[in-house]
Amino acid sequence: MSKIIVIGASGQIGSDLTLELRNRFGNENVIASDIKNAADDVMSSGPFEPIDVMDENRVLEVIKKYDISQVYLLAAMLSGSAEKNPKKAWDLNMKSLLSLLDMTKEGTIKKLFWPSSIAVFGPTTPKHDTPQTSVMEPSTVYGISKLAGERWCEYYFRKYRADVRSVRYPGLISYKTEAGGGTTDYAVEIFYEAIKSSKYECFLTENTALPMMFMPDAIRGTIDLMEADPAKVKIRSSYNLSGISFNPRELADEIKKHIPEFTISYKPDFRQQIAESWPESINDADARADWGWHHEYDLAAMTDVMLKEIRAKLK
Ligand code: AKB
Repeated sequence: MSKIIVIGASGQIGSDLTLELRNRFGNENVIASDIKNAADDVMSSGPFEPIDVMDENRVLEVIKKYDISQVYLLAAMLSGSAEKNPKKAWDLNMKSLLSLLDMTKEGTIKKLFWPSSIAVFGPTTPKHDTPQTSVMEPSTVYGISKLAGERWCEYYFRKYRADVRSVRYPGLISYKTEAGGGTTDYAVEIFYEAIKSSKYECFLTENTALPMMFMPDAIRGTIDLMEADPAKVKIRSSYNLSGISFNPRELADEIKKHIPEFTISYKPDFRQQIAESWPESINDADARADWGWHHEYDLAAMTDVMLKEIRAKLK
């Protein structure tokens, strides 16, 4: 069995992804790593290695130690945090990708997953049903780094046949590990506040619709793409992936069906401008046709699970 490493296993995607990979491929075959310790179930269910992704030698040391063949590189700075620290975000998001792409090119690892984002699109992109290939003029440093990263991925594939695979994640909603530093984070925070205090002050306006996805769909899609026959992976920059599209008012209305006393107020901050530069909905026909992607959760099903799981967690 080839070994897998998740770099960024303490983060929102990494914690869920590590557990699902261990579930499918065996605990000992999936190494979790991050600069800080991960959730208890990630730490206790299999190997964990402390890694600063900026330290290329340390990354290589761990890859050699376990004879790793597949890397899921999830360490990154998200859109909101990146606007506060543009150069650091650029360094973190680009340096880590380029060093892993080189390791893939040299054959040290066989396969690399790197996440892109809907942030690659910008204010000049068509907002509805945004196509796979479109105008791409991102206005955030996070989006610029993701777009540059996509170009590097495609370049390494075409020039060196490096097997790198990627999806453009929309906002991800999950209950295990909270998001941090993103523009779509309100869609996670709202559940905690609804349960704790029956009210939430949203940093986006009520009509700001964004593409979103429930984490189980995102994890299944990510692993499906990595397990797909290479011939089916026709796009080597990054695939559009669509789940649910909604605005804060629609999410609040859905939560009110479970918590009738819940109220939402709106106080937009700097993230409003970021959200307005992104698409409202995404066309993912290529991912569906090439490797069979589909989403399962709609707004109602996702809300139901989120409320149940967060209630249980807060108890
Ligand atoms: C963010 O809000 O920065 C991320 C993303 C859409 O990539 N969730």
